[in-house]
Amino acid sequence: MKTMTNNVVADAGALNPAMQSFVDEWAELTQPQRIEVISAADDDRLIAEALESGELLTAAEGNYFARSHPKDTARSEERTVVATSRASDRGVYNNWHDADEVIAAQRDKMRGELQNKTMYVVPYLMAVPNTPLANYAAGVQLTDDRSVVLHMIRMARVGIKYFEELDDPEFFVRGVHITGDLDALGQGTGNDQRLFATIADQRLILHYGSAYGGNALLGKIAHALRQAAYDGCWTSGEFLAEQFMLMGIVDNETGKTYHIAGGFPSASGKTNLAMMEPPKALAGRYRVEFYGDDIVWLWVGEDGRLYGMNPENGIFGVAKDTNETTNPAAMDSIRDGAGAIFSNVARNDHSGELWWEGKTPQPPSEVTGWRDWTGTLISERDTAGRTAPWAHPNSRFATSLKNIPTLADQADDPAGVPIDAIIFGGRTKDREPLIRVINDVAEGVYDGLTLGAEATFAAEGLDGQLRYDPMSMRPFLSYSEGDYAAHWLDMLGQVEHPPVFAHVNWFQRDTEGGFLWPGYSENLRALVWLLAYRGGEVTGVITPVGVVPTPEELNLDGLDVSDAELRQLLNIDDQRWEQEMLQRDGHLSQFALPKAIAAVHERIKQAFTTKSQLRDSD
Ligand code: GTP
Ligand code: SPV
Ligand code: MN
Repeated sequence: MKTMTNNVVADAGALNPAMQSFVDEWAELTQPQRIEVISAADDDRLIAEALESGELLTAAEGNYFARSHPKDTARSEERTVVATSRASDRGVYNNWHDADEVIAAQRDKMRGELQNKTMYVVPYLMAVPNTPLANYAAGVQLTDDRSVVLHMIRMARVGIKYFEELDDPEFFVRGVHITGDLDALGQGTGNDQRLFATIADQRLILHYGSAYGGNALLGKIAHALRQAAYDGCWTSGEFLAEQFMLMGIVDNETGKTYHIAGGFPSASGKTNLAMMEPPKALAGRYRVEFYGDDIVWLWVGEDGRLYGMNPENGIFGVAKDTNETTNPAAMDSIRDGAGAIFSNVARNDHSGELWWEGKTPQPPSEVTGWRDWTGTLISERDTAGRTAPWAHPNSRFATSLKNIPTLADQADDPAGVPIDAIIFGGRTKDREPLIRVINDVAEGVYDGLTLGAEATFAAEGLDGQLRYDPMSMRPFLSYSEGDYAAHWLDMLGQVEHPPVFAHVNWFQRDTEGGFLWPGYSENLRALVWLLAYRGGEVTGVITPVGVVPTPEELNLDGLDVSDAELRQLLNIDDQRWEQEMLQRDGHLSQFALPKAIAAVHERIKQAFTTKSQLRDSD
């Protein structure tokens, strides 16, 4: 620990000159009382301090719990902006602003905000040390919140030692996070004072007005997704940074391991897929290994293959519905002694026990001592009729990768892992089949760009409607969609043996509104078919949007799916797709897309039109 008062860092030797001047600049503006340089070794002390101050409470043995401010419980998309000095970076979804204006606005908000407070200096690496991309992974986050520091220690590799291996230890992302007075920020009103800005061409991240999740842990979403996507295209031209999961499938029979990366919009199943346990019928032959659940960086290796790496060191998982059946590996990763930090679940004052919706089918029947996520005693609410949830729907847990029992041995291999398949999956109730394979790179990129999920939140008036979410990056895009698509084509164009692409959908509904497919561990059956297709063992059926399995080609041992259900699961409904292609006209026309992508769209549209004409002439 290096501590000092009066705006000076005690052991200046710990910081390199670039870090020192960064700290000096922002200390002068924000006027902290103390400045403290952090490494992961400070964890025990900071936990003790946070327990002492009441910021953290214990959760059974060796886990921790915090309540956030009730107005500060999730990422804010409306208040998140990307700024640069080039107007050509303006996209449809990135909320682009001019860099000078945004920096001036943030400096005004942050001026004098740290009086009587500690400024923590958190040097971190968002990468496996010594990977080819480590030079883009270094950052220093200044923050006023101890709980944010504790989360960063779980989610990133924290400490100055990680800078020693870098080619240029003065090339790092500069992040400033200031919580602000959460009681007085007008969250969600017309006078919302929060602003979360990535000034991408200056590699500067300035976040004001939250202490929760992606708003406050600058290494995760702001650096490893938004900034890294910008660096991957414009700073280096060498990589892609995507909101993807990364999993390995080990075939015990052949000894081969396959690596699958996949984009699914937020809350669409990345964590559950990457942590899955194979179903009984496949468990003898296959093993699933965890690499990452939220972010993957992709680059072309010297051997001409596509490589992937999870830059994170932990997971920030959704608590809701996490239990021994849906996700036993996640439950194991938050076992007693894991040092996990939970946010916004329910807690029992006496036992320190935690509960969230879906942990067990019913909440604890004896409510004595239980408080909901806001801190209200359960015994003092729920007086009549329907009860409010005990945990916040976006309650989460932060735990280190080392706690995940299925973590792959190769997860910290600096070389990354070769990617065999890239999959996209949204939530679509009636159009997307269980799986369709796409053999062509431009078609695969097109498929990512037209990914979507049906929104379930009525508040935005979108209930049930498809919300397009290109590559699952809609909230994290940092430059224009057209340039983004071109960069994908350029990167994949350099790969000698490109991965196969596929689109998956675990969320088709039956006429009663229930899920047609059991999902979770059973999803491995679709992925095993994909690997068999890639290996030339099955041929499937060709359609205008890719190849779907024949019913016989899917291994359904031990699964209760009727023939009719299976037909629907694998069906391409031409009329439904013709309609979808018209929707896509509108979606894609917003972007200046590469010709190759526009050509794929026209070809698929034409194929469905031709089928429709043939139907009409029957
Ligand atoms: P973020 O952390 O927000 O980026 O989300 P994520 O994509 O990692 O989503 P997560 O795995 O946490 O799943 C979100 C929700 O989808 C949870 O409520 C899961 O229970 C549910 N879910 C995941 N996989 C399946 C599935 O195969 N079938 C069904 N029906 N639901 C699923
Ligand atoms: C998401 O919202 O997609 C997340 C959670 O993964 S957060 O880190 O808060 O962005
Ligand atoms: Mn996410």
